[in-house]
Amino acid sequence: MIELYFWTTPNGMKPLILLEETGLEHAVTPVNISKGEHFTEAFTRISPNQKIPAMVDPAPAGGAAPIALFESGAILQYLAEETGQFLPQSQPERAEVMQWLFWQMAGLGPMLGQYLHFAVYADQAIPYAQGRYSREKERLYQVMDDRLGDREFLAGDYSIADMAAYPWIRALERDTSHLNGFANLQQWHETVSQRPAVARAYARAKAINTTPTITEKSRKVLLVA
Ligand SMILES: N[C@@H](CCC(=O)N[C@@H](CS)C(=O)NCC(=O)O)C(=O)O
Repeated sequence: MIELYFWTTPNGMKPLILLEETGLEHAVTPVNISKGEHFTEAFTRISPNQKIPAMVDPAPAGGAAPIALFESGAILQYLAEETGQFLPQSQPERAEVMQWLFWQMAGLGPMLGQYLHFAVYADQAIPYAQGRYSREKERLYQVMDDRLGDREFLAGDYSIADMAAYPWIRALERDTSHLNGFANLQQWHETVSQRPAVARAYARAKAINTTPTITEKSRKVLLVA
């Protein structure tokens, strides 16, 4: 059975949503990053970058050898290919989904991560960094809003590209005011939020991690390299 190594963070949510959407049989192993559980030797063998999420498939389809994977985008692609769902098989539809998946992995995710770091978590105000990532956040929101101007989802039908982007947009949600001025993005956020599988994934995540990931104590583990 597929084992997902998980903690309740935006990158962790991506494969949990996909697993809920596909109904693929799986188990979840919590890796409490607040306590530094991602630095153990056993976890590092699965995820050499020492970050969640990671995944092990001991019995891939077609009898291939067991596989361990890290990087949420690679995990989404693997699971979509294994199940034949949420990633079109033919071109150009497939390339379009992959393009928006890569955009999330290389752009939206890392930039919003830095935005959060300097706007919320840093123990000192650094106006240059705050300004840079805040502008970049707004720019990326605009890219997404423009893209969603004439379509419901990022690339064709609801896909792994949407599942990659959604947890990051949701992560900034103290309320939804951060989406003001981005009407298409707001509509997309609403549409994805209403999917039963998405609601189930967040309910499961909430039950796994009942305390904030970043606390005074865990700051030393997570934020001070
Ligand atoms: N590009 C990676 C990023 C993974 C990542 O940054 N994971 C965070 C949680 S969202 C983590 O494990 N942080 C622990 C740390 O940085 O020590 C992916 O998408 O899987």
